[in-house]
Amino acid sequence: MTPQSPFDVSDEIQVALGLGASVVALESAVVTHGLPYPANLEAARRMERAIRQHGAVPAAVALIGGRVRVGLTEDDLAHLAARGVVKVGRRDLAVAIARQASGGTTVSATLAVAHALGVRVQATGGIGGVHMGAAQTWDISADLDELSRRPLVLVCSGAKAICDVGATLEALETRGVTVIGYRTSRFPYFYVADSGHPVPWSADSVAEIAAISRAKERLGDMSALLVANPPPARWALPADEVAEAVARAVGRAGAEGIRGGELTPYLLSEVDRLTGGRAVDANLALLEANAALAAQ
Ligand code: PSU
Ligand code: MN
Repeated sequence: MTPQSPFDVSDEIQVALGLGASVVALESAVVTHGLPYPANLEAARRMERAIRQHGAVPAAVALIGGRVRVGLTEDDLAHLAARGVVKVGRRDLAVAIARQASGGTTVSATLAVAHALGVRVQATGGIGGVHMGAAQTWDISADLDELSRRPLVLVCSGAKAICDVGATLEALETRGVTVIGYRTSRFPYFYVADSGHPVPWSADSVAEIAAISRAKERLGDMSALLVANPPPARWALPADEVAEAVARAVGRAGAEGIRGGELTPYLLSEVDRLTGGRAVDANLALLEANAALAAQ
């Protein structure tokens, strides 16, 4: 990398990319803002291990002191898990670099970095989507527009549990993002296997997904292929329980005046409390399963 390059890519990942070996990009906002400590560090380790077990190289992305680090060490993760680092969406990347800040990259920022480096597959828990009440607030995640212009395969378990799933699927269609249910005909809802909405297409094998990805590539289609992988059955939560917990958490957040970037971490931790900790267990299990599928 030239001195002007904002990227610090680990030797292992540089070699893998040079050889055309399998590399899976991972976001780090899930570590800095998505999960409580120490579940956040456990999530990062379990995803990396699952990717290696399936013969691929994990490429976790984060901002460390203004450098875009690709391939995180234990020290990097410990630094990120500490309080005070920022959540870095795509719009924030340049500011974080110029200010020499550290932060966790969201799906949108991670897609931008992965695409710049030629990584073709990424895994996450839930994408950002259209928020409930977006007709008034216009709160629509930058993840959606980024998916429209980054030709990666992104494995996820649907949108995060506080989004409007129907509106999110409509927004994905508008943006030309190809959505495939993996061994399911229903779009998952993060901890919940069935959001109540069908997926436009489903695939029963990794080979089918790869064939669709290759067809997009041959078309010169710059949008992503979103693979919707339901949470592992043993860990999935019932839809009505999650809906009730989210509704109570949203009500409480409103009463306490919590807004903006603080809202998502607050809601996720409230939902976890209201489900007796089973939401975090489900979150870890689905992150690991998505990492494994992405590696395959
Ligand atoms: N889903 C979760 N927890 C998270 C996120 C998603 O269950 O922390 C993160 C991801 O990094 C995603 C981001 O890209 O939230 C979307 O944030 P926003 O809605 O502000 O765009
Ligand atoms: Mn938002």
